[in-house]
Amino acid sequence: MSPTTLTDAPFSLVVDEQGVLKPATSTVERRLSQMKGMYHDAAAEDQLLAGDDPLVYEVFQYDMPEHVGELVVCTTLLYPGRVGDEFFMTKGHYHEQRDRAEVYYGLSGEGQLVVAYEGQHHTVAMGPKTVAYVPPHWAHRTVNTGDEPFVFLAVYHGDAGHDYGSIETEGFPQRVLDRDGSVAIVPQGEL
Ligand code: S6P
Ligand code: ZN
Repeated sequence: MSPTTLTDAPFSLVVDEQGVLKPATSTVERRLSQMKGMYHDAAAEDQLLAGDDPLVYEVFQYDMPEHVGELVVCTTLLYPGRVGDEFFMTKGHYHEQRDRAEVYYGLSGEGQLVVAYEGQHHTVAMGPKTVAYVPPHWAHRTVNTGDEPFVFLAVYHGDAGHDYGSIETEGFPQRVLDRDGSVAIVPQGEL
């Protein structure tokens, strides 16, 4: 891509009180029915799906040219809730270009960033003003561990892309559960 096709003027965006990025040029609305099989308690999932198919999260993004030199900005509003004892979470993904890192900035609410790579895993607690770094190559997902929306801003390379399939097949090695009102990070093998 020639430099002339890169963004060549500054601009600003606004994050409103709720965490909605304005303007946004693309949005995602993720309901539980679009995450089938991702929560460990299938019976609890079925029960919720038989009801109102809850909205789990929304993403508001300002799209940019798909070039490594550009930076995409978006906000995620991850709503409070549980499927059985498992807190609402994002699907999670690798970047298609695996060596593209990402920065998250907590705006409101509380949650955990869960990352995984070749059998290794970590969790990072996030809240307002937390800056969390997703290293290159690591799959990443966020989990809302509170009772209000967990809202964060993300910045990532324009050409990063999203690979949802690989981590969906592998599964994240850790789950974040509500155990008697406390947040428990539980290895998948110990469920
Ligand atoms: C994008 C970044 C976030 C997520 C968003 C939803 O690289 O990591 O904006 O897209 O939190 O998660 P997911 O896994 O459904 O894309
Ligand atoms: Zn990402």
